Amino acid sequence: MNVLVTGGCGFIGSNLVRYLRRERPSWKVVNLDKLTYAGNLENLQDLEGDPNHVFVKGDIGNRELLDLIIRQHGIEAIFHLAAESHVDRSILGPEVFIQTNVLGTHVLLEAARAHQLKRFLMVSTDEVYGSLGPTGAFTESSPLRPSSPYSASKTSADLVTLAYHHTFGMDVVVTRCSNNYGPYQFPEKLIPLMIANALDDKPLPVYGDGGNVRDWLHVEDHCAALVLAMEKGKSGEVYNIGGGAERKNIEIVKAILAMLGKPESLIRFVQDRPGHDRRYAIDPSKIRSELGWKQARTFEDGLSQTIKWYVDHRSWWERVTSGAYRQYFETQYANRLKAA
Ligand code: NAD
Ligand code: TDX
Repeated sequence: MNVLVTGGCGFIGSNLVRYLRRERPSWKVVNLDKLTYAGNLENLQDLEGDPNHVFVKGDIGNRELLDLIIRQHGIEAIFHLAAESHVDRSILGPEVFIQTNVLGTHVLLEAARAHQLKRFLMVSTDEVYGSLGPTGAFTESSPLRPSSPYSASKTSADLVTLAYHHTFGMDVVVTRCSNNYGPYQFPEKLIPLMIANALDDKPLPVYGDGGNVRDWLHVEDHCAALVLAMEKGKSGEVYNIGGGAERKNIEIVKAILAMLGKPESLIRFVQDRPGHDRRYAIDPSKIRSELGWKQARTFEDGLSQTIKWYVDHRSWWERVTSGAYRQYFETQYANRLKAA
């Protein structure tokens, strides 16, 4: 099969491209990525010279480019991952989130419709459901109540994708996954940021009281679920994907410090994220029972493998976080500390 992966140079995208080349060696993977601050060709350096991975630098909102790629490479299906993905950035500047996540997805859907592709897989998120109280878990029929500009933009894309199925009969599948972690995650997200800061004996900024809960899944387990959804998912259906690994942020931060042998005195409680969702928990029964998905790793094993990866790949995270990003992080941190 010839597939287009959008956002294939980001965190999950690069792991997915690598996963596809390993697990589906006969597939041709075309990777369309704009290479924003979050996208890095270096994430796929090991695939250099691989004739079945074709990289194209470009924007998902460029219809002419999409037509060209689909025709030239005989694209049959799309894994759509390209997005602005960081909640804090969506609070600082929502516009690019609407541009890429909403309008960009629409252009991609139109191209898929015009070329009558076999399947459009929309990689959505559990954040579309909003926040939970202390009990319960999101199922596919939970109401959609996104809180941040990021999650609202993802909800729009998710719903427009489903509308293309209901209205135009397009073959689409939507997946809503919980928080991912693993190699090549940009160190603006909780786990890699805390690892990188701890390794450099820098303060670890914990928002609010640190009691917010996320449900963690290793990125490879997410990739396996995406391939199952592409191959076996039912058209027009939504599948929740989650690791059953609910943890308070502060527990994760302390676990990272303990695994690295660093002191808890590095922890700083800083100003909370505005509109911060308190708790996410995903019920993945549907993808388990209908598609046979199961995760391969426990959170503790996955976390210690991930910490080791960041220890071994210091030059990668130093390079991707140099310059403009450093400035962004230092300013954010200073402002949050002042306001705490
Ligand atoms: P990321 O920020 O690491 O990567 C996003 C990639 O998209 C980057 O390579 C970037 O260059 C590219 N991109 C951005 N705008 C583009 C555009 N206009 N055209 C083409 N490429 C563009 O994000 P991620 O964490 O890998 O997330 C990937 C997808 O999975 C996103 O859609 C996100 O909403 C979803 N998701 C992420 C998580 C998570 O925990 N990270 C959980 C559930 C769902
Ligand atoms: O410095 C920090 N301190 C802190 O306490 C950062 C960056 C985060 N946090 C908290 C906020 C959240 O409660 O940690 C939790 C996780 O934060 P992020 O890593 O920014 O992830 P989150 O906001 O939960 O969103 C992620 O999961 C769902 C991804 O970024 C999204 O793309 C995905 O859809």
